[in-house]
Amino acid sequence: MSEKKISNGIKGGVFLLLTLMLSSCKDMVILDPKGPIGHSNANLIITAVALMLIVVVPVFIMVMWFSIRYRRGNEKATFRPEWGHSYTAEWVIWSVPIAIIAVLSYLTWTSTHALDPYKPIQSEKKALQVEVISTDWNWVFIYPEDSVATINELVIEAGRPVSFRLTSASVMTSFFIPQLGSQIYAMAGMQTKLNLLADHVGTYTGQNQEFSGDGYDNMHFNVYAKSPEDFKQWLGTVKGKVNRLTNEDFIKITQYGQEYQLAKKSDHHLAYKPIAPCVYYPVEPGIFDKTMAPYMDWMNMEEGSTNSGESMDINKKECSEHMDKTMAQGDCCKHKNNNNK
Ligand SMILES: [Cu+2]
Repeated sequence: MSEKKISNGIKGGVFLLLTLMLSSCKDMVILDPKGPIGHSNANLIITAVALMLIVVVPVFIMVMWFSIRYRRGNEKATFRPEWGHSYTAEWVIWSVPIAIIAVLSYLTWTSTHALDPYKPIQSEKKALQVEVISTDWNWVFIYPEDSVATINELVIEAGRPVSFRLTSASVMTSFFIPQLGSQIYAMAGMQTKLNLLADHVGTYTGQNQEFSGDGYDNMHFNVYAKSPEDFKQWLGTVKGKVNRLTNEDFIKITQYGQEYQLAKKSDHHLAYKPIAPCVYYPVEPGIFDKTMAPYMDWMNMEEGSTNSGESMDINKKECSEHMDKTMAQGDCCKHKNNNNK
């Protein structure tokens, strides 16, 4: 192959790579943050990638350069079969990666503490409390202070911190609003916390970032960051028409709701789909804690404790007949539903 052909090949390759990189830009919402946590996340990603490119870019250039320059047909290049050592090369090969790892370590340490999801966001405004429960294919959001709940849509106030408490009524999921930053797991019988802030009015996408089973990639929801006035107006609208949510309703959503959401994807494949977004008011207090309770009880029993207490609720009774001791309760309920098919 002539040197011209090789050089054209490289140009083509670089062009293709750039096209691919640029065409995926519009999907990289994580690099278009709309809040302080998201900004810090994006900066950290860009800095880390840039630091690593200090090694990657020269290596790729050298691979191409060496394979052209020292190819068999090129007789102009120096041939040094006895060459074996260079202190200069050793210095570069060892010092650059060590320096990069040192800087990355420092950044990881400081940002892990600065971006701790449990750390409240400093603001003059009192944080909006939101309880998040992930169920089978749905996200349930409860606003305990206003006795309001939404399913598969989250409405927040721009410029005001949001303090989330999260748990799962089923398998482990991961709550993530890429443009606001920091993902966190929602797990059955456990509570996690996350503090976020949107500093722009707008609509963002939230998702389940966890590979937690069939249909879980459909667990998307819209996040509406409204101005304080619009947020107040929205709350008023929700409270205007009574649509009660009791713990019993909630259990129906978690346990049997999915039967109605079964949509036929193809002849031999069924896909679980989230239900259409909806709002509730008023909301029975304590749904979040009741969702966690049976799992906690189940774990206590496994440890030989006799503590069953009042946290034993419908959720557990309904499932107990099917409950396999080696199986998490969430799995049990799902399996019961599938058997009913
Ligand atoms: Cu079962």
